[in-house]
Amino acid sequence: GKLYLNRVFHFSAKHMFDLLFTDSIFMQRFMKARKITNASFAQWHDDASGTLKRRLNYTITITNPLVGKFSTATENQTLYKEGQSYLVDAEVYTHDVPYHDYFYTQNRYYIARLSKHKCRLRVYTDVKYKKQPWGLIKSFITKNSWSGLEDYFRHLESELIEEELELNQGGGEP
Ligand code: YK8
Repeated sequence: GKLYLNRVFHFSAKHMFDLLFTDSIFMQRFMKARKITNASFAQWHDDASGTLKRRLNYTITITNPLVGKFSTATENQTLYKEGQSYLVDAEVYTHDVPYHDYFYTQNRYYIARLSKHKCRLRVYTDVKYKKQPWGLIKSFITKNSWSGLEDYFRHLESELIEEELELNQGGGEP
């Protein structure tokens, strides 16, 4: 796996969770900027084992010249909450890219509470294989996934920094 994002933010863990994992204005704007369309988000609900899950469907716009311009995607999220820290495990299936039946992406978002108005966000990503492709294909998939993911999480980080700035300017609190 790879660690794509690791940063302290000066707002609460709960606020971070709300930004990223509810139907927030922040996420609506971010998706618009990434040209993610046709989004349908299910509500968080308890499954049989007592963990919270939700499923998202959307269409992504792809900039990689090797791949078609669009792909539908399904994201299955599982939430583990401990105290005021959160772990969201997200499995993303891109249905219309080459070799889509071979792999999916696992993104793990850790939101750790550091204090009342401070949290740390870490995002780990792994490209997972459902069946083993030929070695050259595998490295091709992995390499192309990483570059797409890096771009996505760098953008997400900069938007979160922007959000932090706006929040802390408004409040007047140090
Ligand atoms: C989610 C992982 C791979 C995929 C893409 C496919 C390359 C195909 C390889 C060929 C285009 C929003 C990515 C980056 C599309 C975007 C996905 C996003 C960023 C050439 C063999 C979509 C997080 C996420 C997870 C997986 C990403 C795809 O919230 O390279």
